Amino acid sequence: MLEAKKSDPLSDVRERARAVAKSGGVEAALANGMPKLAECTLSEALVLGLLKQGVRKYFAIFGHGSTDLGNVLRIYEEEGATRTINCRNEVEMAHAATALRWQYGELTAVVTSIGPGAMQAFAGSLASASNGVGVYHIYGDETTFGEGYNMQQVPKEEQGLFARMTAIMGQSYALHTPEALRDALRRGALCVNHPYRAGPFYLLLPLNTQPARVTINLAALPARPELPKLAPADDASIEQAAAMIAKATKIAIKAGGGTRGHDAATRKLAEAAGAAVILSPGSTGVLPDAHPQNMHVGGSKGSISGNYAMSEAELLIVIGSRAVCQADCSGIGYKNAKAVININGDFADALHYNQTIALVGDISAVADRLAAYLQKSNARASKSTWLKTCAEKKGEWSAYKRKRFESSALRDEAWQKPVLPQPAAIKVVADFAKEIDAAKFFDAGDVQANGFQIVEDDRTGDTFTEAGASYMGFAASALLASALADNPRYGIAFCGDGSFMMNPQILIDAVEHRVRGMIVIFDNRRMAAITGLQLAQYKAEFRTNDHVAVDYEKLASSVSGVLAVSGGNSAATLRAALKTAHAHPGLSVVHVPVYCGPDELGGLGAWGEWNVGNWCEDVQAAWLRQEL
Ligand SMILES: Cc1ncc(C[n+]2csc(CCOP(=O)(O)OP(=O)(O)O)c2C)c(N)n1
Ligand SMILES: [Mg+2]
Repeated sequence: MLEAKKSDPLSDVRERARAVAKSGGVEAALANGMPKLAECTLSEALVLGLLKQGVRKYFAIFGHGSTDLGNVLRIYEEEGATRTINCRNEVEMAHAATALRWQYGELTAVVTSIGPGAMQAFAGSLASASNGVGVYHIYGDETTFGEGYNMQQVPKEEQGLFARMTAIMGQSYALHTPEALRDALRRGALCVNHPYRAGPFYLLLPLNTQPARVTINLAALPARPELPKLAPADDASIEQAAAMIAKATKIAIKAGGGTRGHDAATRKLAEAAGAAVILSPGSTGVLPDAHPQNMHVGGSKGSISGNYAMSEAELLIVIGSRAVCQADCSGIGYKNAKAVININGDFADALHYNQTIALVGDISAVADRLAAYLQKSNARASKSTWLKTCAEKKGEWSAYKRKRFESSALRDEAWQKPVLPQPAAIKVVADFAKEIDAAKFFDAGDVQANGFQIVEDDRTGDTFTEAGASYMGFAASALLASALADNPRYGIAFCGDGSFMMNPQILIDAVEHRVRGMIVIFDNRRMAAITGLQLAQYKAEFRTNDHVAVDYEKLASSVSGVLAVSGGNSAATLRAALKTAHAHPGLSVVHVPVYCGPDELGGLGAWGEWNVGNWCEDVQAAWLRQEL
């Protein structure tokens, strides 16, 4: 039946919402007799279209730019078809939507008003763009009649400016014509579900097209795409790669963020090749921490063992990495590598280095096939000396870390008393997270850098470190994802004092939306990562702290429902505080004063090079000379 039905518009909205909720989805509702042709507003058509792609959940801050969409979401929620949670800050909700997809795989949409709300969510979407996480962003936008400036639009005599801005970050579509929805959602579906380069898709929803009526064919709205896994069609390049691996004696695998979820294949390939595995900040856990071939992170922060493998390997196998300057020592990380085997779905990433055999395709599919060749030829046999040296370096790194983990309190200038060094404090919290099987979130600063040097994960998915953008405020905001997750997992946000204050809205939103989780504030009363860089480069600190003492316990406990506790100044008091905090049935905040200063036990060091500040000359000179 392709005939549109005419009746009371609002009761039609309710009826459709009820039909979708009752059947458990748009396709099922159509199968159960819901008419394919719907006469509705663009706002409702959009909600139906997104439902067809499995989007049932929204993070929203409404404004005059999204009242019509808001009204549809109200009715759909009343009928049980969608869920919307209201937030306190658009950056925060963009982070939460990113975390919901990243951690739980659930695709959601962020809804804002026109102008400042959209701009803030747009800023937050850098995290989803940088980490390859698909999220829909729906922003109110200027009217299509152009009857005059719309309040809060970009004030210029030009059209479509938000659409242009957002198209730079990801892909965007202005819904100038309601019937264009089908095209918009087809493009959106591929963007947010792209197998190796997903990112934010922005739907610009003009104030006047939201309530415009449209006849839409629900059967013709695009569903979530199902794409086959791709791999090289023949074995020529795989055989060639296998022969190179068999011949080399010092091999390193760089496991980038793309290896997340490909744990088994990465391990199989590493073992078959006899390769030392260097992790990225975002791929900890891909190989179990104690695995003898796991060299830990490499890069500008890096580790003794990770950076040793980076600089000594003669053959580099890159897997799922886009060669980020910090993780790849600004392009000079592989000083002795003569050739590269690069496994990636993306042509450009696969061809980042010269002297490359590009094995383009799905990581597991390609790595499994390559590993099978290597097992047959016993390629691993010739790598024992290399792996033994690497294991010694890992031992050195472990001893170095242990010394810092076991350090007691150090006297701190800002605190005017002995307080825990940050690495020791982070280790206590990371161990506690493991004990209670909590997910860990990191965003920026020394907390993040020390964090990825410290965590000892055994699988993908226990740590979410926003390594793409290092967006201060991500970690605490990410806890809000659990408010909408089908099966929420207890999470711990590891926050610096600077980062926490970027997005403290979680204190209220977590209570309102019943999140169970914990924020640990590692408070050194400054933005220490930047202090550290300034001192290392120019031997002088400049404007990276203030002198305002903040009582975070008091601040957090002023929000009803939040439990705030002090972590004290020792590992034992911190452990006790974590237990108390975890027992709270909502959001808890643990405040830990931490040391910042010259004592070497206060940090975990930096083991690689970086093309910033007054290091540029040296790094660039080395880069010009290397041929990879
Ligand atoms: C939103 C945002 N602004 C600025 C930066 C640059 N930045 C990176 S780390 C950092 C300081 C972080 O301070 P804090 O969270 O207190 O952590 P600490 O280094 O003191 O442990 C700054 C300003 C950033 N990454 N994100
Ligand atoms: Mg700080």
